[in-house]
Amino acid sequence: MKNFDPSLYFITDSTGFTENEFLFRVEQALKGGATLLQLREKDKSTREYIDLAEKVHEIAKRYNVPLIIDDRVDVALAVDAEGVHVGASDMPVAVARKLMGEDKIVGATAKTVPWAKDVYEQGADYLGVGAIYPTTTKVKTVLTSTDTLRDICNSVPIPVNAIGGLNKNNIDVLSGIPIAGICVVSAIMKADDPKTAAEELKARAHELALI
Ligand code: TZP
Ligand code: MG
Repeated sequence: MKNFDPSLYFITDSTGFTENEFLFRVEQALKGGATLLQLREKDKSTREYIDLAEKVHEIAKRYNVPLIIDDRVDVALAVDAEGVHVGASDMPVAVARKLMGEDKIVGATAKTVPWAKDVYEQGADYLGVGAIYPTTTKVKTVLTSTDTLRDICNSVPIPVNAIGGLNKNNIDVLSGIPIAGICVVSAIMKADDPKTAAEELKARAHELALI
């Protein structure tokens, strides 16, 4: 069933962690209240990606949190993940939708209003928009203004999440913009305590009425 809560969308990065430490951190983030989880791996072989995705999916299921796989429809299908996220240079949204089926979540990146409308029409279920701030996470991206973010939110009827360099000390910049949630990598992944980091981020987002 396609029912998901994008309010605190945690995107992983396993760089620099042992597998056990990585899986521990993922679980802590879920304990801390992450509502949606994306496994994002850039350097793994297909075999390694599937192997890790299976382990992460087992954990996510225990917390009833949907697992989204970044970029790779084949990996998402292989582990029966709840969805996939595709960016500008990945599979087109319409193709991902066709392969994943109507019941799975297909998320897309968008940085302009025409782009957002296009991926919505192709069947995207949610959008990730950013980077709002410069990011230290490995990604090819450019900054997106909060005005563009607001315009995108008002141009499509699907949830829009802000992403890029967000943390509990700077999400106030999103106040008043009708986002559905925030996406973070480092603010949780690299925190001393990912559970507390997720809790604090969620509390701050609620305080600001962002989510
Ligand atoms: N897309 C735009 S910015 C970004 C992605 C995947 C990375 C966000 O990572 P962080 O660490 O939350 O800035
Ligand atoms: Mg991608």
